[in-house]
Amino acid sequence: MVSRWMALTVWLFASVARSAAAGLPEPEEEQIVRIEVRGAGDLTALSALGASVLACEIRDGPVDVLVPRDSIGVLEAAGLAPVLVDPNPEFTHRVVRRRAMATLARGDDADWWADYKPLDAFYDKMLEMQARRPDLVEVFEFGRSYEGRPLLAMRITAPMDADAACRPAVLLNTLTHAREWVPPMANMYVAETLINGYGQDPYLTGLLDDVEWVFVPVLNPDGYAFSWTDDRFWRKNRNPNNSDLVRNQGVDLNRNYGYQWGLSPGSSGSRRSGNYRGVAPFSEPETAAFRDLAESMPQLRIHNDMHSFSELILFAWGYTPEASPDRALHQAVGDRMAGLIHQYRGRSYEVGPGYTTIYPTSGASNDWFYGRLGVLSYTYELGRRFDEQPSEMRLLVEESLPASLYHGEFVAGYYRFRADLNRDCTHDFFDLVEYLSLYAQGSDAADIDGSGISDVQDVIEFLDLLVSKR
Ligand code: 0X9
Ligand code: ZN
Repeated sequence: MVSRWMALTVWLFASVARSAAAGLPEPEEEQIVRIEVRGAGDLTALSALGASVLACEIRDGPVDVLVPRDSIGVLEAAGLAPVLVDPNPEFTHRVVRRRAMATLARGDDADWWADYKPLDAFYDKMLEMQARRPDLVEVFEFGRSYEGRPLLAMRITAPMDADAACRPAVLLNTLTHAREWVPPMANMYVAETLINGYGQDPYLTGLLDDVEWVFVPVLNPDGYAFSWTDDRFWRKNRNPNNSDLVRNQGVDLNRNYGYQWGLSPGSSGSRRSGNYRGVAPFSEPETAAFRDLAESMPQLRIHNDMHSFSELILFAWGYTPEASPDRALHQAVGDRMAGLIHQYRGRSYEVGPGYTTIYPTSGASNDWFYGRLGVLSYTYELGRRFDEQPSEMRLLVEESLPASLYHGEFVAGYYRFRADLNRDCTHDFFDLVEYLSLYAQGSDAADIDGSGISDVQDVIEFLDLLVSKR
């Protein structure tokens, strides 16, 4: 024990000397320490020291922080009492990556969720799903990343018939932030569950008969690849921002959406910042392509952007503390999601608007999807760490599944187009004319409340559906 401790100490001194000589901290010259945060002053001190907080929610209490190895003394002098958590995160991650590659090489496809997956494995799995169920799955490229990698989406729905023109759509994306490795696994798990359940399970079959699902598991492939090869805690994309210095590179894609873009607090105009917003709204190829994809989906009704971590369910607004006009609906659906998550093993997710629940954000996805497209839009913050153990990752994937599926259940019910007798995906005067003619004929289709007879109650219900415009 003692000799191991001594070896660690000697090694620590050696690394401090190394990093001091090298100047700028490289990933391999950093370590993770835990700090007990007491108030905003501590956070300011941390940020002044160039520390990178490894958490989404920033509040008082213990938080893991990535710091240069030579900064322990400075942290102590600042009264922050650092406790060493991982002296060499890059080494830890080399082990994690090697194990994940070995799991992948074993090729046990049924156990795809047993470990993290490198970028290519996501592409391969999507194509495999399409090959397995070409009747349900369509993989398509909707753009290219900054470094030219394909941005792939996967549309999953039951074959379209004439009645399906107004099928509501759900869009689920992950890997906006490169270091958030669990959410894309959860994303793929929703897709896999739907495909496997179709024709087997009535609930899942209904979710593909009534809903069009579009999955974008990797929105930031360049950043994700970089987090495997160079820097495990990379967050942004890989736009060089005209700089050779790694610390000046990358745009935070979740500050680059074009609704109330460019505000501070909420985003940063500095290239160095983890929250760098880029030079203009949708300046980045990844967000621009994703915007175009969303705008090409007239039936889009709900968007779900899964991140990690902190056990939260967030929605608009991020840019202002004011309540949005649909705050109550967002809250109700979010509470239901949290309830489903809680049922799994008792984990409590906090639900609320981004600004007041965690911190201000400007140019984040939720505000654009809701503010510009008028659809419900959520951000999950899954789990309690970026680096969950594979066994824990499996639980997180299962735990979040019912809440993600619930989005389909919700849109299928809430956005029903029963009043759209013209089948043109809008409710209008002609629907009323058609309904009254069905009613006059005594047609079953006029029995809107399903009571077995068509009466004045049905007319009232029909008029309600007509004006609700959902
Ligand atoms: O800061 C972010 O982009 C998200 N947290 S993370 O730790 N994954 O980076 C939070 C986005 C908040 N979304 C809303 N304001 N709705
Ligand atoms: Zn994130």
